[in-house]
Amino acid sequence: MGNDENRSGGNGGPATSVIAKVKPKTKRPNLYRVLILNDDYTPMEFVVHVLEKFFHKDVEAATKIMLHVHHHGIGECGVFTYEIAETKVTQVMDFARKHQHPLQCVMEKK
Ligand code: TYC
Repeated sequence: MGNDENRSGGNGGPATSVIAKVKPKTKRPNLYRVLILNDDYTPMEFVVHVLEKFFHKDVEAATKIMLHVHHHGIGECGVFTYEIAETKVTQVMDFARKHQHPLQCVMEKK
């Protein structure tokens, strides 16, 4: 059995061949920022607790983010894939409601 793949198809024309490009198929996931918003009523200690509990910040990092939000109105808690970001937002909103604080948490595409 010879290798006939590169021969003309018996049509008298030149031999042709197809070279398929191998495309690297690793895609970067879409990323989403999870943000908290300032308000006048949620206690600072509660916001720090939220950042420790749901975003695994140590007390210094959590305090820094909380104060940034307090002074600038909004701040980033972390960057996640869609499903994780959505889960964080739901967890924070549920926890704030449970404690009757008006803290708002949102996500935005990076
Ligand atoms: N501004 C709030 C206060 O003075 C503290 C606060 C910080 C609330 C950050 C929400 O995301 C927030 N008690």
